[in-house]
Amino acid sequence: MSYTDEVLERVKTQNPNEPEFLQAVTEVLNTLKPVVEVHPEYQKVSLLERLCEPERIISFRVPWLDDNGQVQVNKGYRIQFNGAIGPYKGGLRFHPSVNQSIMKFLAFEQVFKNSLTGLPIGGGKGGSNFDPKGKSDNEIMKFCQSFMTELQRHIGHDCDVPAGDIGVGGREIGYLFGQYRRIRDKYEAGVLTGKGLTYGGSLARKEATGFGLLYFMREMLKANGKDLNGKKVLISGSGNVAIYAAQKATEYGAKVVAMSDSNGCIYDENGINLDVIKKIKEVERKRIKEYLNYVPSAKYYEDKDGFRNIWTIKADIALPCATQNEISLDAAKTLVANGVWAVGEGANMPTTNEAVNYLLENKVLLAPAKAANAGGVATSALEMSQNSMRYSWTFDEVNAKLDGIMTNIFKNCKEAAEEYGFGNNYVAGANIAGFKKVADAMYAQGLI
Ligand code: NDP
Ligand code: 2IT
Repeated sequence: MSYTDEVLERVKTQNPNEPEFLQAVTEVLNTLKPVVEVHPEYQKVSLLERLCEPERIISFRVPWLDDNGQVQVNKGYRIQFNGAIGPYKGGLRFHPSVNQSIMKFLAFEQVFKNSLTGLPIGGGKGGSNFDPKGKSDNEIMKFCQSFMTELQRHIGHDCDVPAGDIGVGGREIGYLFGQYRRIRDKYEAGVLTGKGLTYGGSLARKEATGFGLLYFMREMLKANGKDLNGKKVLISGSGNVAIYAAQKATEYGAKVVAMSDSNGCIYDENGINLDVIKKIKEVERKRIKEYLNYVPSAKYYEDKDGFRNIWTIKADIALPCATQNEISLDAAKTLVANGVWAVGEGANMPTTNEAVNYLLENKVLLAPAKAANAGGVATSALEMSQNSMRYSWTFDEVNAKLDGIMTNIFKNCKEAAEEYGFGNNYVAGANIAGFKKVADAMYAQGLI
């Protein structure tokens, strides 16, 4: 049995109830075979076994009082997966589905993603099974304060730097930062990223993940003799990543014809009006169905039993920007049958492993999440740099650095894929390119 297969078996035995974590590890280990073959020294020091075991898992109780004075109790997590190349870095997710398996898959992927950015950040992730939907501002604040009251003892600008993810945006980061400052009694701006612009946030952080995805897509399409101009695009989700992906895609001359939320999707053959989406989602926090009140000619398809209508719409390019496993094997087959020839993962692990294989076998250009959505965390690292300097760059300066980082990530994924015989399988390229730096650093640092 190969070293990677041995480690995979071990990880499966030791983490039997964590399907998402096993999915992420399986995909990575299957692509690392040719790399560890040329590095036999890694097996001698059990490097892969250590790579697949988090350095630390913190889990805690989050009690808070709702608007009716009732006590509520949620689970809180922070997974500090790998700190070999820098302080743990990664978002916080507030969603009812959050559990240890989802936290671990996200933290594991973050290790490779953060390495790919070329910046000195290790991998971590955290969050809670708290459901922000339908909660008042007061309840959100109470929850964030309680969450941070525990989390604060585990984080710091040189140790672990959380940011946003699903259900955690500017409002939540503000409440979290306020509570951290109050408890620790110091202005440690670099302890969180995605902050507001009045208290240490970076210009272009809000746009960074979506913009970065399109910079990566631009490079991937260019390398394969294609471009975005005039192409029809499907974007799932209508949150932070989806909105700014749609904005940049439109700037590049593409037509975004569909977007979604967890209830269903809208189809607008004239191209989605993003000002309307921003009003509904960023300001009013309402359902995407409301789009029909502004654009009556658009169509709305309600999703049922986990079936996602958005992937049945004819288009050239699909950008999953909502959540994990939103493209099943069936959805991948429908996409291919409908003529989709490129997929760009804005969300983390949005495509099941079976669907990834199907897309690759059918020559679909696939921009993998670890690389394609790294623009968010890369810009978070730029926010940390600005906080350390006590200085801030202009929007254009940050955006230009982001573009350079994404262009470089694509180049590294392409070169790694070619070097190890994976052709234009950028999924393998991203895993290999991300792995190399972390493996090197872990090896150099001894038994850690
Ligand atoms: P938001 O909370 O801003 O938006 C999430 C969007 O996805 C919403 O439209 C939401 O719909 C939808 N969604 C969430 N969960 C589900 C679900 N289980 N089924 C169907 N739809 C769902 O989050 P972000 O835009 O920040 O994150 C989106 C994805 O991008 C996530 O996978 C995240 O991990 C990833 N990501 C985010 C980065 C960032 O900087 N924010 C960086 C890199 C990756 P509804 O409102 O109905 O729940
Ligand atoms: O998945 C991700 O990369 C994020 N949610 C962003 C993490 C960050 O630290 O900016």
